[in-house]
Amino acid sequence: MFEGLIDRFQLIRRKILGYGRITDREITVILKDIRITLLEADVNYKVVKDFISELNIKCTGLELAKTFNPGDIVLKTVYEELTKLLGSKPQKMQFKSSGPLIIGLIGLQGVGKTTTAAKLALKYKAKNPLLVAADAKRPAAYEQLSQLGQRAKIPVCPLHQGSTKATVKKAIKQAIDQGHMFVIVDTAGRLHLDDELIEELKEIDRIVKFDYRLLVADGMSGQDAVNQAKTFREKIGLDGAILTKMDGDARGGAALSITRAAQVPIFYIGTSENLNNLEQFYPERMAQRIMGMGDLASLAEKLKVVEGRFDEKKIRAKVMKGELNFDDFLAQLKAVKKLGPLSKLAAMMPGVRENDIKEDELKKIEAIINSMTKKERVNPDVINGSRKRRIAAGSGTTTRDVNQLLKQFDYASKLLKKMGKNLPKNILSGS
Ligand SMILES: Nc1nc2c(ncn2[C@@H]2O[C@H](COP(=O)(O)OP(=O)(O)O)[C@@H](O)[C@H]2O)c(=O)[nH]1
Ligand SMILES: [Mg+2]
Repeated sequence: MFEGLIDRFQLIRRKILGYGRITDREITVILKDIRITLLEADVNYKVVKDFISELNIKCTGLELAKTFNPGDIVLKTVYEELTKLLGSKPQKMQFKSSGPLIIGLIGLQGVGKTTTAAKLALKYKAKNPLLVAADAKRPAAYEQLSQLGQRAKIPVCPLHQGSTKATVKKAIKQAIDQGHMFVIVDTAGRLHLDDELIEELKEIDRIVKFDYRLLVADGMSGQDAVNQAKTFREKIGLDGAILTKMDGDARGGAALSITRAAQVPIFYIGTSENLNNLEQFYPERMAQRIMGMGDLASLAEKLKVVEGRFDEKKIRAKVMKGELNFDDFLAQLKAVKKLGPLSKLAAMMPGVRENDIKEDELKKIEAIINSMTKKERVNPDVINGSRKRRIAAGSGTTTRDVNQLLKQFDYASKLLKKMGKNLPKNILSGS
């Protein structure tokens, strides 16, 4: 996700931290770099213009000459502004204590509405969701939703009298009768946004009275997604957006523009075709990810789910002190492996890109660590020549491999220690 954007921000970040002093001249260069980076990521030009001018005001007011770490302060400011650009607070759907919460998924054809309907139902399975295909004209639409519903073991309201209106009416009755607390209406999509589609959506809205009208838009489509959001919001009103296909080569334009340019906050992002991959959208975490500060909070959350006893505080403290050892590393490697493809998780780590991770390399690393004694893992400094030969023989690798890992580890722990200092407070306090 956002590979180009993240790469560019890495460079900007290094440049900022490399400055001994930051005066107006450096600020001008920094702002120009950020401006070009955002434009290249297909962020709306007006959004970029406003963003840069706000950032300029913020940076000018920082009194950087009086501080000894101006780079950190500028980075923190950029991060805060980026978070605001992405919408500041995460958007949560408020369920009702009595009666079903009814949401409508709205958007053009092929953006991922039907898939997202099933994903949402699965995510909130505890609410006993009911799926509704509000597109009686195309039996295939109902078929597709039924198949996804079956896969996720979620009931789908049958088509009624071959009519969309009759079907949605029936669905609401069924939800109330059978205690479904969440009704997800998958509306019809067209290739183009025309009056007929708008009328049809309005009609459904009048019947079911959506609690949330959520636009589903293709995250890879950049400004098209923003324009769809604007038009749908003007014509029928929107409460939020779900950006799909963020696993592809989305450059960032849609995610970074939609909140400001179309005034539509992002609720969720879809990160694969798999029904489990719908993530709550966290502006702070996304800003961290874009700025190469890693998505430590998301990662820690995932690890916690798997490990149960994963001690996030302890790991953070160790990272800060540069005391992470091979034992911690192995424990994490094992936990992380249970979470699925490592490349996806890698994208959440500071300074690591999806392509950087080679699964074979990791197997080798695991074998080497497994061949170390407890003492060696906790205190790698004791690993001398003969120990290296023993470890290499035990793991089916060479002493060169062992040396390389030791060197990398030494480098990584120093880097982590350094980075720990640069992380914004909220990551470290775990909020
Ligand atoms: N990679 C990826 N593909 C997705 C995602 N969401 C949907 N798709 C795919 O996009 C295509 C269109 O999805 P569909 O739900 O039928 O779109 P609809 O016409 O809006 O209902 C399908 O092939 C989906 O598998 C996503 O988050 N990531
Ligand atoms: Mg569909």
